[in-house]
Amino acid sequence: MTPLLPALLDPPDRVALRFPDRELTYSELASAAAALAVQLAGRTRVALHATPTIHTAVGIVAALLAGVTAVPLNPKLGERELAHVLSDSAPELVLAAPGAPAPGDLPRVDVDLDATGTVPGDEPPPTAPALVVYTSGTTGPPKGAVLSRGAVAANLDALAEAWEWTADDLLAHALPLFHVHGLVLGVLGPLRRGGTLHHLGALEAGTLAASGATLVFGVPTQYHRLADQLEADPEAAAAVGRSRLLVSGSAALTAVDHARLQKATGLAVRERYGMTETLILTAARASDEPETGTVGKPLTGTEVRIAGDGDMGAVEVRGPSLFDGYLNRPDATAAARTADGWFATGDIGRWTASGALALVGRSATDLIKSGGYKIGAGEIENALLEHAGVAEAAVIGVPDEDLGERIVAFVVPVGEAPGERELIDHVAALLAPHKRPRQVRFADALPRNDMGKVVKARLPRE
Ligand code: MLC
Ligand code: AMP
Repeated sequence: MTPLLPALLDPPDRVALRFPDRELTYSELASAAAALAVQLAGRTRVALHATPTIHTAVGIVAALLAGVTAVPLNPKLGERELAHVLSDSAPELVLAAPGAPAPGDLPRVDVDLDATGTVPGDEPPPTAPALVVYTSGTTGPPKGAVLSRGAVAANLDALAEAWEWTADDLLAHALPLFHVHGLVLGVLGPLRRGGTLHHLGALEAGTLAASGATLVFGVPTQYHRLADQLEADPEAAAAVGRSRLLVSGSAALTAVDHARLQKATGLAVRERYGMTETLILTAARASDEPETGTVGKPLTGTEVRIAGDGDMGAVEVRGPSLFDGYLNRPDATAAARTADGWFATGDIGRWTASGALALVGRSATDLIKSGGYKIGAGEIENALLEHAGVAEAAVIGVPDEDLGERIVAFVVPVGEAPGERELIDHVAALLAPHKRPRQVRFADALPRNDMGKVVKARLPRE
């Protein structure tokens, strides 16, 4: 059985992890993570205070070596969401960087980058859970997607094939480390190949140009901002153009930003499509000229079908990278499966003539993608309703050049309207700053149908 991270057993003479303030070679990573794994032995599930630092990367490797399931926590989670995630996942301790204010009353274990240990020779089977990653639904609090070690390994290998990703690649990105994009693809991806991760802190033209990256990952909002910077800095653009591949995912990259990045760097951005529950499903290959407006073809081993008889329909999938289910939510797990056992993504798509998938929408309008984060409208409405000054609330995503969609809240106040900033801060504190409305609009009433249900389509989007 191939280990999940073979390079830790036979460390190559190479930098494994480079963060702005610290780097570790493969031997150093193996040693520090093995020492930490000893402290985790015998546990079932641990939380990981997932700051964008090298400690998070070492922490996840240690959990995998120890065979315990890691629950990455957004360090900026608000009190309500944090309480939900901790009570739902019931971690036995929290792993955190020394000095970082880790959440909750959990016992804490510090990630010591200089500790020394020996990597164990055996590891759990591929069916064992590796991660529980929380993701939003249309209503209610986020659900924990249980991802097995085998799903992670299969997906990273399929991506390696698609992008000709090897140990010689230096991956640069600046993604958060509590979602699958940054943590699974962005940290475990390069480590499974025996290559290097350079986490830039922020996706900024100058630092990216100086990184010598061969491979770059980002969400469309980051690429949109990068395009602005590269247009003003031809030297950085030329340096970024010496990369092998720029890859975008988690939300749609606009045709305009595709064209801007290609003009600035000479590189056509590859898009790939996935979900927390499925990992990556389709990708534009390194060897293909990408077709703008598509997210490429299914990865090897993954099956994708479009339901129904028409040209476009619901995207349904199956394959080795799918999750095992939502933690403690057999109802939600069953609801996401079709009668014949495929996973219903909730996305609407169609095939192009070349066999690539084009995404045309989402079946649930109450799911918002902002900056590449998935956010449920219901979560935000519930948080707003907890404010004494809010009688009714309806939340929508409106198109936004930078964020893809921008969260706008319509609020019927109780008496005199509270301040817009007060409501925004209220949501940021209860949930997380990225879930805050960017705008609050006050109204005397919300548009409702004969049944009394809010008709969000009638809310003004301008
Ligand atoms: C602002 N801030 C507040 C606040 N308002 N804090 C408290 N209260 C308030 N009212 C702070 C934030 O904490 C943050 O601080 C800063 O202001 C800006 O926060 P933001 O809103 O997140 O910034 P923004 O510029 O909008 O971020 C853009 C972004 C970010 C692209 C960097 O959206 C991002 O990192 N997106 C990546 C999402 C992702 O990884 N998705 C993958 C999901 S997996 P500070 O200190 O941080 O500056 C998936 C599957 C797949 O989708 O296919 O990949
Ligand atoms: P998450 O639940 O955060 O994992 O988000 C998954 C969702 O992100 C998918 O169901 C899609 O709607 C969206 N998504 C991911 N990648 C892309 C992409 N390349 N283009 C468009 N949408 C995407």
